[in-house]
Amino acid sequence: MTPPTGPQEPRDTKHPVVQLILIWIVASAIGIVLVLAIDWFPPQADTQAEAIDKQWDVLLVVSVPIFVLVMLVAIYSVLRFRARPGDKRDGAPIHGNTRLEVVWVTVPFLIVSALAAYGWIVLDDIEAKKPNELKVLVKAQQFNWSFEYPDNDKVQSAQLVVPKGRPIDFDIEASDVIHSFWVPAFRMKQDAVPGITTHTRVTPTRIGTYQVVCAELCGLGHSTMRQGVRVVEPGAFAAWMAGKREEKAKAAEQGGGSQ
Ligand SMILES: [Cu+2]
Repeated sequence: MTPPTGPQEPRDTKHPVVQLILIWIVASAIGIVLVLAIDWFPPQADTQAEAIDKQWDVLLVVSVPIFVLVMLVAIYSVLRFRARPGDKRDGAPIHGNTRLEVVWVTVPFLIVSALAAYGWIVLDDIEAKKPNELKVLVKAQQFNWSFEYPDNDKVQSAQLVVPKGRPIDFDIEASDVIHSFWVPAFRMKQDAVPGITTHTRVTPTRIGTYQVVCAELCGLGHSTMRQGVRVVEPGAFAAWMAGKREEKAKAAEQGGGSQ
């Protein structure tokens, strides 16, 4: 043990608790305003995006005060308890604080459990089967996507076209390696795994063209595995589908077969 060489009077044990709580509240409020002002995501193009973005905001609002609290205690401790020049004493022998430990286990447990329950409810809701779904088969291969409409003469398309307002039920398949079907504007992402069919659902709400992205490293061309998804009015979708069916019928006629 180093013999004490510094001042011998006990350190002041009072902490500016009220000031720290005020700083915590003000800094948290500023932090929450800042993180909510950030435009984190691409446009919301389906009902799922609205639910997911709302959940993201809730996570931010819960996380910011915790982050600020941890940083505040850390910064305060570094400033307050640092060794002053010439002070060679050991720190006080602390053997824990049962009340504090119970609090810091229980409170995070409750917060995380509540957030997990909320996440479960949101996921259950956005993945639920809906009436009048349009089935679309998503086929992934190195390095492109193709789409088939099983209830519409198995029409094939290189571009995904979906009607606004109608729930879409995607079956997802891969023919070589694992890919991941992701439309950032829809927020939903699902692995495409050889040998099994995976599923995801969206209900498009916004007319426009968005990107289909492969979100699983699948080989040299992975970064180029991008295609478009077009959300159109139901009437335009019906017209597009009629054109595709006609195209397909003509091709079958010329080919002399049914496929
Ligand atoms: Cu891929």
